Amino acid sequence: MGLKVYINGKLYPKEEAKVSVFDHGLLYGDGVFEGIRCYNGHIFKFSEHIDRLYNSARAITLEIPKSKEELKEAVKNTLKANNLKDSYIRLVVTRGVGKLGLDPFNCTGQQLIIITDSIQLYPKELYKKGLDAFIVPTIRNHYEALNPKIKSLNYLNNILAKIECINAGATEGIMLNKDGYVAECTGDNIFIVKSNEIFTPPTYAGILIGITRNVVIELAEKAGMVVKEEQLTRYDLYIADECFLSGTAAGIIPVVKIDGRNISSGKPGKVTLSLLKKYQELTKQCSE
Ligand code: PXG
Repeated sequence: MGLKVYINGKLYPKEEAKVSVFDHGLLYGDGVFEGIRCYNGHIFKFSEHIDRLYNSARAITLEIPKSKEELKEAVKNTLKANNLKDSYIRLVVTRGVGKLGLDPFNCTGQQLIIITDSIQLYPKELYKKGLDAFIVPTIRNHYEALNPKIKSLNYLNNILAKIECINAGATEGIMLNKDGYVAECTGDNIFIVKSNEIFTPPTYAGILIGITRNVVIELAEKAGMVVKEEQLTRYDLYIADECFLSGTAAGIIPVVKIDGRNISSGKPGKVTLSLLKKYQELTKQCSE
């Protein structure tokens, strides 16, 4: 039995799960999305992801045609229909079918899509070895152009950065903001460790407020570590003792090289590894 995809209240076999070529999600990237993980039947930080989806939608004046509770039920039912316990959930809301032309107000109905599948962003060995990152030329969207807090379907800013980092032979791209401060990566938030303190760019650096980022801050503070949300420059990254990334798909992953320079010894650091362990325990725990 193949994968079933939810569209507007109905489940379709994967091959028949389709949207119109006139959907403004396709024509203009007019829509929002979320990526959520389900561990052994437990949906990790479900309410936080649902809240962020509704905030993203409100920010672009897109109404989600369901209450949060109804949407959560729809997600659970889709998981059930697919008999999935460990899964990656992609929620997508598009503006729907409209005319050619930007005007979103002639669109006739939002498309609400739930895909439950698997995702492996990085190969397993990178969690032990660490990955190499590259500071890309493309800057993160200015918050008054398209606020990075909005998880919109228009990810070209991030895709351009991804192309640049792949062309440079690196695995992930680090993006600076218009002032030259570190913002985030193409699909992850960034942390460094310096003199046993943890630093991450503040939300006003123009970043997606990552749910995994919040979990990392909580885990670190609970363990008695100092976490500072401070503006960081390229220099701060180069002289860091440790560096790691956080995201729903990636979890926590060490960074050992930036722009071809080793971060400290060029091996994953002990703070990073202890947080990675805590994160794995947490996701395992909540699935018991
Ligand atoms: N920054 C950006 C730009 C993201 O897209 C994160 C940070 C991390 O946020 P969370 O809430 O996940 O901790 C993201 C999330 C993909 C993919 O398909 C990307 C994300 C999530 C899931 C899948 O590459 N990005």
